[in-house]
Amino acid sequence: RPDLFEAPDYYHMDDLLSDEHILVRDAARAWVKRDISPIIEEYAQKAEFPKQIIGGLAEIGAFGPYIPVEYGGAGLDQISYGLIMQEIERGDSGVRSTASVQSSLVMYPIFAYGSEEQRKKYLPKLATGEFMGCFGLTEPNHGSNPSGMETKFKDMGDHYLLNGAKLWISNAPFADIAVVWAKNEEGRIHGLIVERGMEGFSTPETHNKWSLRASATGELIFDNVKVPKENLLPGKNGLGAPLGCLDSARYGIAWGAIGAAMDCYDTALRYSKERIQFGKPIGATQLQQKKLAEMITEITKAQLLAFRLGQLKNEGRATTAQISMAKRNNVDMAIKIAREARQVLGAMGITGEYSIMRHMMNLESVITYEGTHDIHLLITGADITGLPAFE
Ligand code: TGC
Ligand code: FAD
Repeated sequence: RPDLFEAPDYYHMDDLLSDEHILVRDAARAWVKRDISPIIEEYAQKAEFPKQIIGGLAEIGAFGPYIPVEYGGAGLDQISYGLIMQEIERGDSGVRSTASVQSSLVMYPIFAYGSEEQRKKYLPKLATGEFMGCFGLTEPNHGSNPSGMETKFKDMGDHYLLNGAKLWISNAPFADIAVVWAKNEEGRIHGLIVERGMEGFSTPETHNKWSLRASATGELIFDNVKVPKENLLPGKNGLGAPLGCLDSARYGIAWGAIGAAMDCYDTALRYSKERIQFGKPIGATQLQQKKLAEMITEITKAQLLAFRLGQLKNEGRATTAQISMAKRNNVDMAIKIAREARQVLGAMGITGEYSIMRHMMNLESVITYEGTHDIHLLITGADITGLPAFE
């Protein structure tokens, strides 16, 4: 089935974008149309990450869009980063996950908290996709409350000894390096770069997911892994270090979710005009128009939220709570649109002939990872009342 996608732009958002934004966005859009849409359903069905797309992701600037050019990044602004995530997630949330993790959870901490040697050693290779990375924060017993993590490392004089386990880690099964968050003997959280091949380090894949099937998810197991001392990120420690990375990834997801919603809306709109029942297109009925009209309204509101957040981020003024609000709102918007759009297609909506059901299932992960829907509400609640409810 040809990829006929037309992006909705009800409030002329393009007028707010610079020439560079449009150039970057259109390149990503064309790549998704050519290299993702034709293959992604097959890879999702067989629950496999399409490794051949890594080079294309690097070419459209999806690995480190805002990392400076001197370290191999694309040197773009935050709105360009958001637009790239939007276009990739229009194709598939799992592909966007791979790009989010590489950019915001692996390249960002190495750039922001790493030594100059670490930046030079890893960033250019991560930007081209020669190295793929993953980010280990969540553990079997600690998801929403990462401060309780049990993974720990001990100073052995000439190296650190790392023990523990991480669960639900995107890209883990094929990653060359892992940015791992662990506690030292004083209980302080630090980031360590663990490389594939280190003795005692394994990354078993997590199977049987009904969501994000085209993204590889796995565990990180550390059994007395000797980590060289130069692999500790020296620039920042404490829970604020991993949470700072999450700010960047959650911002990208706020944009990405718009892409998934756009694709569901566009598919439903097109179908509603073509599908005839009772002698007229279903799009001519008030019930289907209500669904479609509410979809475009919510997409437009989400676009405005993401764009304004991008401006604040460019100015260095976006707060964690503002980012939480946008991640929560936009993912919730997208999952609701996916559910409504699927109904517009009737039985056809449950098949892989159309992308909607795949988006819907993917978004169940997106609404859970990078802070659940509930946790983001509690972050907003804590921000406006000054009374954190998660303590
Ligand atoms: P709390 O007491 O609030 O904070 C601890 C310390 O961190 C500071 N801080 C931040 N610093 C920088 N940036 C931020 N965004 C920060 N947020 C907080 C804070 O000031 C404090 O510093 P200090 O000096 O006072 O110690 O921490 P808490 O333990 O009460 O937890 C708060 C909570 C629940 C909001 C937080 O832990 C949280 O966000 N939980 C959700 C966990 C989560 O999002 N995990 C995501 C794992 S990665 C992932 O899902 C990748 S999926 C990617 C993909 O495939 O696309
Ligand atoms: P829990 O924290 O056990 O939460 C269970 C339920 O309880 C949720 O509904 C939650 O909202 C609710 N809850 C928790 N605390 C409270 C509270 N105080 N008040 C009210 N309700 C509460 N992690 C990584 O580190 N790296 C990755 O690359 C990564 N990739 C992922 C990929 C996928 C496909 C998935 C599904 C997850 C991934 N994660 C990753 C993990 C993800 O971040 C966690 O799943 C998420 O933070 C939630 O943790 P949990 O699943 O343990 O749920």
